[in-house]
Amino acid sequence: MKSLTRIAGRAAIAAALPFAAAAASATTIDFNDLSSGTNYGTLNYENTTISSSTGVITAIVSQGDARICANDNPWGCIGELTVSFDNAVENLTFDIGGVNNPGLVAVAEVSLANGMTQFVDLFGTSINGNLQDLSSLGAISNLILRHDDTLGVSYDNFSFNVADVPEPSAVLSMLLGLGLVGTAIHRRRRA
Ligand SMILES: [Ca+2]
Ligand SMILES: [Ca+2]
Repeated sequence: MKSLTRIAGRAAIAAALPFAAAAASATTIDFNDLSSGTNYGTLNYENTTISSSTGVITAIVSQGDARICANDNPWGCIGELTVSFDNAVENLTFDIGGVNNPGLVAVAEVSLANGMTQFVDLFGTSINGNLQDLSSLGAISNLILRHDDTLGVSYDNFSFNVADVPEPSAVLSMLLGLGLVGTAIHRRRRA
């Protein structure tokens, strides 16, 4: 009986660990695994699905650094890009490239994990780079990017952490785990 309660306690701790590990991990998607001229249609990375309103996603490769375009090169990156996260993310940043006209280059329609939607103006000044920082918005579940620049814009280096928003199943297993550990300690003390 004693050994059975010990096993239950260990199993509960093991069940809670993957959740704690997922909350701490950071991801950067830099698209450098893609090659120029291929239509990828939809891109699937861990936790992240990227699609476009044109059904086309191609890579622009410059000096070994690839970034994505929501349309066929060389007709311009004139599509909308949708970035969807299986689990909400926080500390989201990314780069916008292909800026011809300095100033407002795109608008982000951001779906937050709390169910709210927010529109954010995105600015840029140069053909390369132009860091966009959405970390102040909190947990984000979906992003639609609409360009406002000549021949569209390109995107690179989506960086984020999986947000520390426990899902109902994770909360349940953690509560069950705590209950089992508590029971195991209580029984050990009585024994
Ligand atoms: Ca890149
Ligand atoms: Ca442009």
